[in-house]
Amino acid sequence: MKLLVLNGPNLNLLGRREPETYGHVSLAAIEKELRDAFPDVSFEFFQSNHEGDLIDRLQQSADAGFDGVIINPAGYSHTSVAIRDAISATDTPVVEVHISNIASRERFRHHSVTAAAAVGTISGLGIAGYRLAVTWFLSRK
Ligand code: CA2
Repeated sequence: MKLLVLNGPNLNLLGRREPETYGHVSLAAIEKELRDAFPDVSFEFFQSNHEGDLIDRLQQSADAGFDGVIINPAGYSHTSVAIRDAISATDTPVVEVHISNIASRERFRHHSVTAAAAVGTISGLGIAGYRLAVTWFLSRK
């Protein structure tokens, strides 16, 4: 099983700012935790603050042989028709993850424009959401 984990803008700051919302764990620690928890899964991790870079990775995901994509589009979730279109365009199943519960935050975060193109969404379960998404991909093998 080969999974691509995409993280969007500002998630490189995890563990360094706003711990009350996003916790104390860095993105590097999340990546290590996933590799340790799922040694049989081949992971590729990519974080970018740039919309087009995330779209390029989504477009390449099928040709690159990924069985699935886990994406936290971060702020782009609420604005990016382009990322939504890229999720719709790929044959690779995509699960959207949000660390915080976007439904319980500011109104502008309640709606994810990208989520409708994903197979499903996990929101509000903290960084466990990434682990749960991997478990779901493994369960459908
Ligand atoms: O809860 C999530 O995972 C979000 O996707 C995180 C985004 C936010 O815009 C979404 O509404 C919900 C923000 C990511 C920024 O991450 C930071 C981490 C540490 C410090 C500052 C920002």
